[in-house]
Amino acid sequence: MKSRAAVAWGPGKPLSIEEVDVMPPQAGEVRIRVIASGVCHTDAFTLSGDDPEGIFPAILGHEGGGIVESVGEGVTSVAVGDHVIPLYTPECGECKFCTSGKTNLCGRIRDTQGKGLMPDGTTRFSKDGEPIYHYMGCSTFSEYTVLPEISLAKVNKRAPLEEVCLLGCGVTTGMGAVMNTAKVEEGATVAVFGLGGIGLSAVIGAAMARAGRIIAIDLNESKFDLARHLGATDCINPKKYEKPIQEVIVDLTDGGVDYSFECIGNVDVMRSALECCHKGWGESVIIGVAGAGQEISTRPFQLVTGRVWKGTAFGGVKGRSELPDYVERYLAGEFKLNDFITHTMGLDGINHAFDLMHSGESIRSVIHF
Ligand code: NAD
Ligand code: AHE
Ligand code: ZN
Repeated sequence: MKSRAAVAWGPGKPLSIEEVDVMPPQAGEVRIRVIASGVCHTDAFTLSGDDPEGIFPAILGHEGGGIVESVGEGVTSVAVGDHVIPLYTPECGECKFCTSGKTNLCGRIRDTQGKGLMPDGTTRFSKDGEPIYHYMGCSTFSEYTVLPEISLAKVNKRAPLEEVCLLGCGVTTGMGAVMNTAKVEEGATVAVFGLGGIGLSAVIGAAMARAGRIIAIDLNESKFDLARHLGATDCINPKKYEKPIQEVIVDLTDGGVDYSFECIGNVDVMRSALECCHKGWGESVIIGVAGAGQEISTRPFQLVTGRVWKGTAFGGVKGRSELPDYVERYLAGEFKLNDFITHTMGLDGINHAFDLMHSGESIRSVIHF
């Protein structure tokens, strides 16, 4: 079938709206009609050319919500008409990762997914007979997209896909990092670096965990009002201080925070996030994604003296078994999503959505198809 899609032809180039061909789903695959897709900083990261796994031409987008249009042979867990959220972290339930009880990362299709291919090693998208690659197994910047069955979470039809698409990446990542990865406890002191969709979701997670103090850090002070509204107790702009931000936070907190979260993708800030943690027990979680060739560093003494450095993908959430419950909790009113949606636009406006992100004007732009 034909589908309107935003194609990334090469690094650094604006996306181009094209009519592409989308093949029917093959065995174990599902074709969905995308209803809405958020734009995440990771899409911009890959488009910039900094992603070692970036491959072109590709259809980006990984924060979507859609409706099953057709299913391939052998698909049993979803049916035409089901509402689904695409998963860039699939869940086969059988591989050594899925059965370990230790991680949400699934190994089943990771190799082909990283090469922009379906599990059989081919693509379902093309233009004038030339292949176009998939992205993170999702490619939600297309009216229609094909995914492996294990890359779909079936969710409650009562949930508006224009909002719960944000649970396909940003909001789940930030909340999950706090609740699953760090397991922040009541009364804890938390620092969140970067107040985009991910960082603000970490603020919500910390508020839901009843953290005693939530310190929100950003260079862009226009993010502070929403951060406070969501539960931040202190908002700090590192540019306003003479000394390194980690020293400022250590002074403010009688020795450092219990938990910190880096939600930017800046390796210098990752160091600050670790070093603002309390001696003996402070834990820092890396969420931000840094470009090819970049590395983190600190004095090993920081770890010798009890600080812990860890990272998280998709907030440690297992997509098929756990994401539907996030949707239920949203429907039950435990957290809101529309606070994050600062802009909506049609697919034609997608390059503007990237501009709004780079200029710091948006939290999330959501593309409506
Ligand atoms: P965003 O661009 O919306 O937000 C980033 C925020 O960081 C902005 O508010 C910006 O002003 C702030 N910032 C930039 N440099 C700063 C600095 N030096 N000090 C303080 N604040 C600074 O991005 P986002 O969509 O929220 O994504 C954040 C990061 O998380 C990206 O690196 C993205 O790729 C990554 N990410 C990771 C996962 C995962 O599973 N690990 C999931 C989603 C996104
Ligand atoms: N491809 C990059 C890494 C990109 C990355 O870290 N992706 C995160 C999700 S970001 C969502 O917005 C992730 O889940 N990683 C785990 C995985 O298996 O990809 C690189 O450096 O090669
Ligand atoms: Zn994302």
